[in-house]
Amino acid sequence: MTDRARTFYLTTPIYYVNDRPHLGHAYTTILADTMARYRRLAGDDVWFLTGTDEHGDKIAQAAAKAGITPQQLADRNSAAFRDAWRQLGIEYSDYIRTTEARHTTVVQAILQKLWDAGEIYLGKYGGHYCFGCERFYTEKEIVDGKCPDHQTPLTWIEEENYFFKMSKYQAWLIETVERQPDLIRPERYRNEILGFLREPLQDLSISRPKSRLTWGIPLPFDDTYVTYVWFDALINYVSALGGPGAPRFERYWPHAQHVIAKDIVKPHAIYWPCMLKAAGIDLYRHLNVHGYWTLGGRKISKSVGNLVEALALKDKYGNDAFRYFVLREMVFGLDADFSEEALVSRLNADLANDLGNLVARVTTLIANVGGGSVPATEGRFARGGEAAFGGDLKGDFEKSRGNVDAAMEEFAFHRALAAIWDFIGAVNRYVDTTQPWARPSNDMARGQRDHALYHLGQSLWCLGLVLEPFLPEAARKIRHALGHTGDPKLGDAEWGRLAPGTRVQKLSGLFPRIEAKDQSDLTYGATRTSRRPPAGQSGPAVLATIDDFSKVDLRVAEVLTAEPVPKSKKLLKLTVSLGSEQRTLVAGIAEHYAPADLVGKKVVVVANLEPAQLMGIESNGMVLAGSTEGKLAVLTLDRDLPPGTKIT
Ligand code: ME8
Repeated sequence: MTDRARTFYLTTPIYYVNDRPHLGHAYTTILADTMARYRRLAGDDVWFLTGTDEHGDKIAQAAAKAGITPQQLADRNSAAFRDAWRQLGIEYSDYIRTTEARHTTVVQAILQKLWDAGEIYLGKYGGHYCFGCERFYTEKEIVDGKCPDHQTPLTWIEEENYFFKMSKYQAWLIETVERQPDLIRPERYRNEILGFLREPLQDLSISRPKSRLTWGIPLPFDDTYVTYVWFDALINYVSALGGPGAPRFERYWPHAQHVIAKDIVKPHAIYWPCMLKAAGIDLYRHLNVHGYWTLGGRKISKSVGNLVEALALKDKYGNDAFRYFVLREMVFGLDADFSEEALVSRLNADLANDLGNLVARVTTLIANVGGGSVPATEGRFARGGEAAFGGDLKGDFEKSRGNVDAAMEEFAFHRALAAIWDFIGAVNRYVDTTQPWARPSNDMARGQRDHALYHLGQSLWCLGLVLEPFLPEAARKIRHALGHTGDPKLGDAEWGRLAPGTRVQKLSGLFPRIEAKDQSDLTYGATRTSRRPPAGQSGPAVLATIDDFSKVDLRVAEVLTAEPVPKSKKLLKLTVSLGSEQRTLVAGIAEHYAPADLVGKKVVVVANLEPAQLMGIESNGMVLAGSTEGKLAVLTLDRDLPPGTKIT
């Protein structure tokens, strides 16, 4: 761990309640949750804030359209956000609503302070206003007469308003952003802000006359006006802590970090620092900015009407899988185009294959070969370092941990996951090289096998901890399979912490493969293809009756061991469990599967086939597989069933 501060305050934007939560909101909140979990796991003192932004024109207009009061709309949609976060397993510390008294009190106190200090004055203003963004646009920012974000026409508004003397902080702000290179990150957004600051900074209109808008916090010094929604909203980060002087504020504010998308960089990187400076409050520590989720290249947003429903994806693929996809797919800071096909392929490759199979293989090996508990390793195999037999998994893990820490320090979630997957790859290769399923022929071989199982056990133990922030449910299952039921701590992710003798439970089906049977299974981004049988293949020649089929006894079988049949290129000898009995089978699949790939898999066998002799081995059953054009695939289960289950 680096020498960074051990106290951590993280915020998401507070979301507008004119909208229901979609993929964009879910992404920001999931990544903040991941970061908060990561820092808690590391033992830090963490406060994680999210909430809803409930005042302003936008909300008033949406409520009027829905025929309800703004407060009713706010209550309904704020609850919808809260419910979405509950369903997505978000563990926030506090949820702020800007209609709460604890917020309005602090906003009014800050306004009064600025008014008393002469930081606010009454002036006249005319400008192009976007109701979607709740802000005025300068001539330079307008694209084809429209809001560059919403692509909707702007409204010319002229009125007398109160102004915050923001222009006087321009030089200070430039100097601050230049002096702290990591204040706004990634760098592209810092550069964008420095570019913007090359133009003269205007004062900020911070009020709306009640004649036009009543849905807001009244100015404490003139109750014919309400507070401009951005001036109100930004203060949530401070009001939620109780405001200056409150114990929670004093404890967490010095460590504040915000997470936002690039749509709201300007209020956060310009208005907010100036407001804090004028109010005599220290600047936040970092502003972390991510890009947009797009669909077909267009930003996902309610106004564009291309919403991707986060909850529907979570229901379809599972919370961990959805979480993994968004964190792994988006390079923090850049835009990412959403595709459900990409989600399915990542799920199958990274989660089902790399991680899920590894966990199944290792727990099954320890359960079947190692007698159900983690074996001890003898010193003689560790001579010359842990690399003595099979490779240096401990070293691989330490390297991965270092890379994860460095990536998380920069909010580079995609890099953190890639670093964990480097380690998963190394462990999978270790299983292949050490082949702990082979029956040991002597003491030396038995010692080596136990050594390998010991290190594989340590690897899973460490994965059960480092994966917690990213895949909370799967990580918990891994820890439970290894008998770890207490609170997870990153400090326990160390070699040797899984004691020899610990009972291990088999854990298969952690991430079942998704077979998109038909492209129509994909709700988003599906491209339809025809599903005609390949040329040269025709339908069945003979019709079977149900009686014919019922003669065949098909069973779920779990592969316990697999080894090549000497002098045969094609055959593998398998020992499988049918629940109440074990069988030896010979299968002609050696050219398509390495023995290691089969151990731990649940396959389907014909259990009542006449025994056959193949290369001198008696085979008691047949493994079902399909093949076409040189490709062969063994039938596996899409969901876990116990060995011996009859297939009908
Ligand atoms: O702006 N891609 O609220 P908001 C990525 N109330 N992130 C997205 C996204 C997308 N397509 N769409 C939305 C507001 N987001 C103000 C904030 S803070 C004091 C006030 C996420 O409901 C992203 O975090 O429009 C973005 O910054 C935020 O939702 C905007 O939420």
